[in-house]
Amino acid sequence: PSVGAPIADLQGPVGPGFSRPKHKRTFTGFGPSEIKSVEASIPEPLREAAAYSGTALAFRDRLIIEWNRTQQRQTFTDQKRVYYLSLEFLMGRALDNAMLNVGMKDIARDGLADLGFRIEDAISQEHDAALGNGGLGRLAACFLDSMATLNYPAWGYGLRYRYGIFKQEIVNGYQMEIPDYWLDNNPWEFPRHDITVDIQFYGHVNKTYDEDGKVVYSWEAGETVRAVAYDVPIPGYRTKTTNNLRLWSSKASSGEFDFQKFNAGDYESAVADQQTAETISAVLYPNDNLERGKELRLKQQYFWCAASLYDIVRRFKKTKRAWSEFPDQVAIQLNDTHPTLAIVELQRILIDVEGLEWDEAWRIVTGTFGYTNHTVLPEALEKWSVPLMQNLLPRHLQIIYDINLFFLQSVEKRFPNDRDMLSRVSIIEESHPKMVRMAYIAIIGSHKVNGVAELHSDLIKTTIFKDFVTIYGPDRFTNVTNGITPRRWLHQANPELSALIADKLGGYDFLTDLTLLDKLEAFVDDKNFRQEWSDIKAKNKLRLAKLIKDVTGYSVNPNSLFDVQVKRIHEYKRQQLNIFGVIHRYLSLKAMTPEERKKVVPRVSIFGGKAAPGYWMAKSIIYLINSVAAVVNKDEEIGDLLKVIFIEDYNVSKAEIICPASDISEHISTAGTEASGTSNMKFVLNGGLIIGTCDGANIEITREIGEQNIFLFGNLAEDVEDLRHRHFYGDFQLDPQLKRVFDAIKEGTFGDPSSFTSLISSIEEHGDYYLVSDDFNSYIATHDMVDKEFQNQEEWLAKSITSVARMGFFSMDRVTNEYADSIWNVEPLNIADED
Ligand code: GL9
Repeated sequence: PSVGAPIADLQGPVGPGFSRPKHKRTFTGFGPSEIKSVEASIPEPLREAAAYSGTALAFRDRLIIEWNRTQQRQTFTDQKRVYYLSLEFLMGRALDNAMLNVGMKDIARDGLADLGFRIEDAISQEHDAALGNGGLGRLAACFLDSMATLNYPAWGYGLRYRYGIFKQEIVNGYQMEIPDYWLDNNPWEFPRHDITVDIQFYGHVNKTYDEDGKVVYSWEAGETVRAVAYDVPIPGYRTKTTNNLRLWSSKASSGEFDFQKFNAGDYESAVADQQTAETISAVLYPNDNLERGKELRLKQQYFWCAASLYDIVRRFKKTKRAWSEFPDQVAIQLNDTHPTLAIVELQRILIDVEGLEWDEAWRIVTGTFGYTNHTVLPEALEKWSVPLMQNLLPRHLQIIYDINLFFLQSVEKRFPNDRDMLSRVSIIEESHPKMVRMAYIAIIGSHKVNGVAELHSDLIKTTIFKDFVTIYGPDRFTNVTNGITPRRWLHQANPELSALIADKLGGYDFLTDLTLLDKLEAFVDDKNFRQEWSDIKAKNKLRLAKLIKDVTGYSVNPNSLFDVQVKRIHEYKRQQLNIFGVIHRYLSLKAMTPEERKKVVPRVSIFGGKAAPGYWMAKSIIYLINSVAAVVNKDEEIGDLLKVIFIEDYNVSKAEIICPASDISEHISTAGTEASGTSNMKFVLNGGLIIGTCDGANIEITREIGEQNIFLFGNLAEDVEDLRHRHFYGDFQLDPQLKRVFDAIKEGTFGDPSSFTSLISSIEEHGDYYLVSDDFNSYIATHDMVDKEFQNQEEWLAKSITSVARMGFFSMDRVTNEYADSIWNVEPLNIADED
């Protein structure tokens, strides 16, 4: 069926079934005979690709019907909607999720089997949708799943990057980046050539007067680029609600102008204009917790904010309501400061285009927006240079200055004579060049600001945003601890564990009410249950061992303790601490007698994660891990006692195999640096124990599952500043065990030591900012405990089961309901069959 042709509702999706079918459609799959007749002539891989396509198209047809029905119902009901603005949506694969959410995976499995296919092979044909860097982007994807499952009328808005996060290849131990062109044959997106918005850049601002003598500003653009909508259906689990994710793609604004140039013989310029336009949505910036202030990034941000707001405002205006009702109809959540320009853009629309007075417009703006902060790392806090902003968005800069003026005036009134305060909280930083502090706009322009775990939310209130708590009072700031969707991260990733739990709890209701897991505690002592639990972990480890063999060539013993650290590579996440610990283990093993070695628990240390292409130190860490692997893995004296694995190109679909297979996983950031972390939750929910610092959500995981079920170590956040200060003033003693590790590296045990100089000197000589040395002793001692406790498998199993039983709090559904109640003030809307 053709897609995108007729239009039911300009705002909503279209496609087959855009108008309600006269007869209820049932899923029949595709006909065996049609496929069988051509199958013999098609080579194997193509046949699997076809099996994937056929299955995806069948489910897509189903989704489209529910998607249109949902949109029509939401439009008709006309209640408040949520818009989640995120530059990143790390969706992963869609087919398996669609099958499970619709509840027809078994039917698909049988249908595919009849045709001679394994459903897993069809599923694994799909390319991950990798429009994100890590936790922040995956959180956005979990939000979409939960909002649909809980029937909230909600849209996601993002950018349709032509290239998602790069594919990582390891060549001679080094990370290489390969472009990720993912858009060919993507059945899950629907181009909406009928939904376009022209977005302006550059130019200048005209000041005129209307007939009443009121000043009117109008922005005359120097460049215009067209945003084209691409829609992606987001099915909820066991519900008819199918929400919409709208991604904007950039293209040249009008054929006509180019055509004139073209006809005039100015071919190059005609093509160049087109390319400039398309560049905006070409590529996802691959940084993790780092902002570099590049003009193209600012263009991306404005392009996406302006197109999304145009769409939201257009939808609101169709209701013919008064502007004052806007915040009763619209909640916009800012996923970090990346969409902060949406605040300025809405103010601009209201005053310049709609003619509202400043104060009324600003009331509407602050009533509409909520801002989520995801980091306290100073290098990640967005700032844009004033000259850059002046050039690209001249009218927005004026409005930012006005917002700042009114804000500072109100501060001055309440805190007269505190000039330091004024300069500290000013949106404009008085540096050279001057900088616009985006987080400050986000705070001033929102009615709620939240952090993503308790410690993090406390830290933002006492450090980076302290003055704003003084100004606005504590009520503007709140905490909503992150969560994960149990549909993907338990049911889909670990179907056997999910089935075992369902068997004990009498059904799958825990997937929509994760607190029901607490009923599992009653079975902790049940022998058969324990055995099944342990068998499932063993199978999941086998599945991971196979992946490891496929991607690295190394065979690992699945009976070893699997110790996993997978996440973006960053100094604050301290993969260097982990690999130094591995080296320490290796040196200890080498020093043992054969008798002593017999008592050692065999271990596989598994790493995975991408380094930002320009992050030299992170790349050195990857190189060290691979250099250690190359030596240790071929050391016959050590054999299975220690293996080191780096799984290349860690992504969502690999995470689905890795998370269910850990015995222990590592969440070992310097205290106070990891805002929340979410993989910690994924591992525990799948029955793995964790070793971690008192940081981010580790703290609340400990509170929920109990201290006896987690391996905590290291300095506390409250002591970090002090320790750094002492290092800086020369009071630094390298931990003696870490010194042994450094000596081995310097002796060339793992190849040319000059490759690791900067890694070592950042600790030995440059102040050890991330406290690797301070925490090393406690880290090693805690790993010794892990070894010891792993030998008591019965106790270990009890901890694993108890922990899972107590993970209910970390469901994304709890998170979504908290945002809905305390920030958005929106209600769910059930979609019935009759709608
Ligand atoms: C992050 C934090 O670093 C994580 O601790 C947090 O769990 C997530 C989601 O709230 O947000 N902030 C951030 O910039 N990233 C995060 O993961 N980075 C990436 O997504 C790469």
